Order: sequence, then structure tokens, then C-alpha cells
Amino acid sequence: MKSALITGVTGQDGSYMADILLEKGYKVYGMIRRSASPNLWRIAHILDKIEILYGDLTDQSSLDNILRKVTFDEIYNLAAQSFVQYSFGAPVSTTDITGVGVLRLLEATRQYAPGARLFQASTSEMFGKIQETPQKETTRFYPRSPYGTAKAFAHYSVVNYREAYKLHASCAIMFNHESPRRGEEFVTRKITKGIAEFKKTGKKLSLGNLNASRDWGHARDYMEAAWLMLQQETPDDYVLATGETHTVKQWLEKACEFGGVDFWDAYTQNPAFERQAEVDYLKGDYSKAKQVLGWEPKVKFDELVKEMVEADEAFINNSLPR
Ligand code: NAP
Ligand code: F7E
Repeated sequence: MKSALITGVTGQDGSYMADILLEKGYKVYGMIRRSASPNLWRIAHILDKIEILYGDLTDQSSLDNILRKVTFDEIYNLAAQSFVQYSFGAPVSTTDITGVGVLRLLEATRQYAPGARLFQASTSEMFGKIQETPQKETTRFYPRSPYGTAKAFAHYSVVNYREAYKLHASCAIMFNHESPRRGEEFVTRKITKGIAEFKKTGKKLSLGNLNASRDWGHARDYMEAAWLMLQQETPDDYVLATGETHTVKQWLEKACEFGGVDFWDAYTQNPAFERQAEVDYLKGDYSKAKQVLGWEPKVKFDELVKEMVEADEAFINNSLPR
């Protein structure tokens, strides 16, 4: 039986990764940090099937202890301070978790688990002020937030440890991916949950820049690619994207359509949600992942919006557990 460690198992991607690995018959370990309030709702359905290990990306000894104690075939690093807007207000802690945290994990892996295969969640935010369209593995990085710069540091650290120490370590440069398990402050979920609330209470959504374009896919599809990446003999980096781009306004319009509400009634513009430096346009080229991994995203834009609108209707009307 193969064993895997998932950092960030309480997050959107970590929870899907755990589902996928359990379905494949893995022994799954999830690393969590202590939380004062319950935050296990995304993995509530599998808590009796996975083993929880306490650790924190900001604490080298906690990572060392985990990798010394258990032998893992695969390590999926999905932990991060992942909210771009928050990173402008907390740049140092974001860099410590999202950037230096990855270096800590690489060091622990090099010393205690050099045979393990490691996956790093890199991001299209590294492209930031884009240098070409569509963005691919060779496109030059130009990050536009503390989150983006921290992820670029982490990305290059993984490449360096792969080359210097021959670790089987791979990065997926993932474009935005969403699901009903998405955090509530990200714009897609904020909109789908906001529409359900608007229908129930009349409270309008408050949004920032509607003109930004994103390449939105489904989180589960991207975690399937993550698994495929670690099954390759040779570690490498891959763009994971859909190749389609839509504006925030288009997401809002589509969600209003599925929710049965009038677009003009449902929201107000609020400059408080605009960014200090914006990433205006992202569109990924996933042809390398298609060619080498045989991977393609299954869920298209309309289907993704619909799934999230329906899930949030059920959530707001208390028929879904959280
Ligand atoms: P998420 O829902 O925000 O989950 C982040 C996870 O990281 C949570 O489990 C969180 O734990 C954990 N975490 C935060 N700080 C930690 C620390 N100091 N030590 C240990 N764990 C810590 O993010 P996601 O959307 O699943 O994304 C997964 C990964 O992919 C992240 O690295 C993200 O940056 C990257 N990524 C995401 C996207 C996307 O569109 N979703 C695109 C590209 C890359 P708590 O529950 O305790 O907060
Ligand atoms: O913003 C605009 C905002 O916060 C998307 C993370 O998973 O994907 C995510 O980062 C766009 C931006 O995601 C609001 O200005 C307008 O242009 O949903 P978001 P993100 O910043 O693209 C990347 C790939 C990651 O790696 C990250 O971890 O939407 N926007 N109005 C708004 N955004 C938010 N959050 N809230 C608004 O009210």
C-alpha cells in the first residue's frame, strides 16, 4: 500500500487530494496546524479514514519530526497562505508560510525522506503582469503580490532541490481552480454564496474589480493531474489550466443566471476589494500536461458555476453540512 502526506488537508485542494488518494487505496496522512475553532468540515466525511499529524510550515522541527516518524512514498504540499488580497496586508507571514515554508519542507525531505516524490502547488499568480499569452511553463514570471513573489521563491527552490539533490520534486503552475469547497473570500465562492444570501435576505454582494480575467477550472480535475505528475518517472513542471478565460463580470452574470436573480440588482461596487496591484488577465496553455500526462480538464466554465450556485443554495438553506 502506498502512503502519502498531504499538507493543507483542511483546504480546498487538500480535501480533494485526500478523496482521490483514498479512492486509489493509499494510506493517507494529513498534516494540520492547531486551530482554535473547528476547520475540518471539508474532510469531515473521511476523518475516520485518514491519519492526522500535527505540523506547521513555519516550524522546521514539526516537519522534521513528521518526515522522521513516517515513511511516505508521496508528499503533496498544498499548504499556503493562499489569499492574494490578504498577502498585501501580511507580506512577511505570507512569505514565511508560502515561500520559506516550502524551503523548510524541502530541507526535511532532503534529510529524512530523499526517496519520496514531492508535489508543489505553484500558481499562475507568478505570471502576474503577463509577458505573453497564453502563459506556459516557459513564460517569464512577473509576480504582482507578496503571495506571487513567495510562490516564485518556492517554485525556484523546488527546481533547485530537484537539480542539486536529485529529489523527485515537481511543480504544477495551477491557474485558478474552484469548487463548492472553495474558501468563502475568493471571488467565485463569494459570488455564488452571495447570490444565495441575496435571494434569502436581499443583502447585496459587495465586489471590487469586475474586469479582471481568470482561467477558472475545477479543483478536483487539478488534483487528478497532481497525482499523475507524481506517477511520472521523471519529475517536471506543468501548467494546469483550461485554456479559457472569463472576466469576474462574466462569472457574476452566469451565476446570476443560474441563481435566477437580476444581475443589476444583486451587487454593488466597492473599492475596498480592489487590489494594490492587480493581475489583469490570465489564460493558460496546458498542452504539455496533455501531451506528457494525458491530462485534460473535464469541467467547463458553465458546469463549474452551476455546481457552485447549487451547492451554495443548499448551504445557505442549511441542507448541506459545513
Ligand atoms: P486553501 O483552501 O487556502 O488551503 C490552504 C491550506 O494550507 C489550509 O489547509 C491551511 O490550513 C493550510 N495552511 C496555511 N498555513 C499553514 C501553515 N503555516 N502550516 C501548515 N498548513 C498551513 O488553498 P487551496 O485553494 O486549497 O490551494 C492549495 C494550494 O494550491 C495552495 O498552496 C495554494 O497557494 C495553491 N494554489 C491554489 C490555486 C487555486 O486557485 N485554488 C491556484 C494555484 C495555486 P488552515 O485550515 O489551518 O488554515
Ligand atoms: O480574485 C477580483 C480580484 O481572490 C480573482 C488564489 O487561489 O487564484 C486565486 O487568486 C479576481 C481578482 O483569486 C473581488 O481583484 C473582484 O482579480 O478569487 P480571487 P486570485 O487573486 O486570482 C490564484 C491562481 C492563486 O494561486 C491564489 O491562491 O477577482 N475581485 N472583486 C475580487 N476578488 C475577491 N477575492 N473579492 C472581491 O470582492
